[in-house]
Amino acid sequence: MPEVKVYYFQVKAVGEPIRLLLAYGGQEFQDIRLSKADWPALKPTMPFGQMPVLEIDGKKYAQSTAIERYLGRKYELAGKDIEEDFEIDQVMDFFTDIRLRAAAVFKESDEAHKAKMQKENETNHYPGMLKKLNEIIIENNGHLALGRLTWADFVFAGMYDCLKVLVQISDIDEQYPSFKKLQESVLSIPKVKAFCDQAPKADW
Ligand SMILES: N[C@@H](CCC(=O)N[C@@H](CS)C(=O)NCC(=O)O)C(=O)O
Repeated sequence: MPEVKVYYFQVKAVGEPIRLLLAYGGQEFQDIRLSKADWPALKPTMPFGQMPVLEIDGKKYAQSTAIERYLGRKYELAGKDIEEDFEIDQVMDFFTDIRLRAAAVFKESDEAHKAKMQKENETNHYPGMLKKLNEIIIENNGHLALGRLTWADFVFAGMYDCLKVLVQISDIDEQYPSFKKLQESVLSIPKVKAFCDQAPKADW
């Protein structure tokens, strides 16, 4: 078995799907959770100066979606042909659109501008985007693509708690019940659950 390490911060966020996929694949790994204080010293050692980073036998790989796609292929959670992969990728990119839109608001430091951005999202973007995502999950038997479990579901499950912090819609679980159900279905897979039960606690 290769020697694997995952480097990320002490949160779930963008790193959690990688941890969940490795757990699903039965791959033992060193789950390295850096504090903000430890990060500056390690930043220059990462491929693009950011995390998450997956290290396999001493070689470091970056970019969360590239890592997740790789692990998806490795653990038979990808498409059976390039068209199926295309279907997974398009939903994944759509999910990323939502996440980055919400993250931009979260990161905004000017309070007045932040409120304006949130209002714009709540009025013109989130309703349509989240409704579409909810429909996609319903049409796919509770999954994001192909009507079955794929690596995209792990991305959603690992990042949903973070997404909720970012979008700031207090009743999102009630408005879009398929979201919580999808997250729970991945987190209840025995190997994934075993990993989560022993992992350091993080709210998002
Ligand atoms: N496109 C990259 C983005 C990675 C990213 O933004 N990482 C952030 C944490 S979520 C980071 O490393 N921030 C610290 C820094 O940029 O110094 C990915 O998906 O992996």
